[in-house]
Amino acid sequence: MSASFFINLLRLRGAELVFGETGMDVIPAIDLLEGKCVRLFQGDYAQSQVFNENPAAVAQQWVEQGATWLHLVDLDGAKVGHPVNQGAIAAIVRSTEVPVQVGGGLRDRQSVADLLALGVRRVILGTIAVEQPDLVAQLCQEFPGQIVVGIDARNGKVATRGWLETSEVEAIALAQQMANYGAAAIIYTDIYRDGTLQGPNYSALRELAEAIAIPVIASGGVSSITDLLSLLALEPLGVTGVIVGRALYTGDVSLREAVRAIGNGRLQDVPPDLGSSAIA
Ligand code: AMZ
Repeated sequence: MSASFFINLLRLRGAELVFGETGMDVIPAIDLLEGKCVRLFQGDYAQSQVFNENPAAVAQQWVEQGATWLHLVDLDGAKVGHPVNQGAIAAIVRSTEVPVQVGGGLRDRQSVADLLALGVRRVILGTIAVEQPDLVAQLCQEFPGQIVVGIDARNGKVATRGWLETSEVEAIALAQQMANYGAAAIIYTDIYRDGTLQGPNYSALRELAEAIAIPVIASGGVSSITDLLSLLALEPLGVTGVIVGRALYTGDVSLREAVRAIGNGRLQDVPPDLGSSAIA
């Protein structure tokens, strides 16, 4: 095979071919309340702001801007304890090739199986991780790689049921238990920061990532590209992605720029000689 064949391959695939998948996933959040795309402030249902009445159009926009995953939350579902916004979820799954993860109100096997059958790639379990950990263990066995545990913490303690209740369970202990059960990842949300544009809770994320061997996805508070660049320091510890909500909707963060800064194909991962005469 000629050298030019490989050179063209390198042109096509860039750094990925050389280094494999690199970069953190920048995951836009689409929070669903009564079929609309909203943001809450610190998870408070009384402080909701509608950003778009058409969540599928929002999903399309994030995909066009480079999203490699979408994060959907059924806020009505989290509050009442069963999925409510399946219509909007199905519309998004149908309209995009990008993998979708969904949480909110998944409290039994059937709701999990139904969402996965719809084409949702991963489901996020919050309340039942605290209230029925054995069920989470069974689901991890039945749907390997597709169960993610969402740990939403207030001062290190796990909140449940739409964040209307706070348990006595420690976030780190729960994460360790769920990792042992075979959860694919932990999404860690700092409730006091969520929807506030105050920056992520780096120290809590560091402590969590150091305590478990499965990927951690950071959520809550991202306000700027600088916040995202700061998260890169935690990538070697296993923080593999970050969920961005309000900052994308206010325009404080451009998804395109965020993906370029920390996502796959980011500049710092391009080997120096790829830019030089080797393929010029
Ligand atoms: O903002 C809230 N009040 C809220 C929220 N975003 N309440 C729950 N959730 C999300 C969690 C997780 O993704 O971050 O719902 C999911 C957990 O739902 P459940 O029903 O499993 O506890």
